[in-house]
Amino acid sequence: MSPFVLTRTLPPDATAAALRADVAEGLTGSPKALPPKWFYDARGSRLFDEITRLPEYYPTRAEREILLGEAGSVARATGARTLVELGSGSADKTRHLIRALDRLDTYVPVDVSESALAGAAATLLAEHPRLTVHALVADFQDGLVLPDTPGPRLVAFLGGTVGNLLPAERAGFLAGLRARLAPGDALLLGTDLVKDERVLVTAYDDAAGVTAAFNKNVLLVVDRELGADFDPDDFDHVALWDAEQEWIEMRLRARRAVTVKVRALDLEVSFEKGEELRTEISAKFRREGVRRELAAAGLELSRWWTDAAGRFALSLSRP
Ligand code: AVJ
Repeated sequence: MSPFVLTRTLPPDATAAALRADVAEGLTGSPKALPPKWFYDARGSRLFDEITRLPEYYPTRAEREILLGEAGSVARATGARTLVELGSGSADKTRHLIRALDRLDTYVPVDVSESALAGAAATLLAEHPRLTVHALVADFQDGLVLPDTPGPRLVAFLGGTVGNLLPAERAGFLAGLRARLAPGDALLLGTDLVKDERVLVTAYDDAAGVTAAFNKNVLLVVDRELGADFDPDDFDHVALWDAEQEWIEMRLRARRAVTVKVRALDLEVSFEKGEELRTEISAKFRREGVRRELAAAGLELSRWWTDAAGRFALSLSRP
């Protein structure tokens, strides 16, 4: 029998409280904004999965290409006995890594979704009967407490999700992570790279409209969880490249003047026609910027791999 442990560091009502706080702040501020983590209910996670298979959305394929080619290099460079994966989701790409890490003893998937954790753990345990899985229900943004597992530890944060954090959030997150690492541990970080604007914008505004549906899904989450009356049809999906910040921004633009009630917050919010709600930033990186941000957090960049087309990077860094 394979050991499976699940630790909940999030109180069961923490997610609801965080959503209320984010919606209250985000819809009353100017400009209006909501954090991207609220896309991912069951429908949003399914839509994201669909996005990863779209012809326009290259990051998932590019990262998988690197992992397939370099998992052995990661294993040799780290000798990891524990793999911690932040935002593990379905742990799809992780499989290549787990197969290559020949000294691996424990896998620690970290996700806010308990159902995603249980599903991923079951699949991995079937493939690796001697692996211990210690799943952590936690929000990787609030100071992780990692279980006491054998070192060296490799922390993987894949998919380019670090780009969904604002620069100041990123700095705090990386410094907090650094504080959890011991000598000999390492961070494997996935970052999407700056490239031609049309390629970037198209990846976030696909022809089939899946990203538009994903973007509008956050309104349905707020409707269901907080008793709001957003009508997604009142909003247009917007994806734009901010050349100065070097990030993609997703927004929802009111097609007409809209007033929305959020019952659970006793809040009424008005949008002027054309007013925009920012729902996500997705920062794109260059090697020097990644090196600098890691260094500022006390992490030294040791390896840098890209896919053959140079669209996406995986980096290895150490305290
Ligand atoms: C893979 C979660 C980082 O920013 O590309 C995909 C999510 N948003 N399409 C990204 C996303 C719009 C995404 N992450």
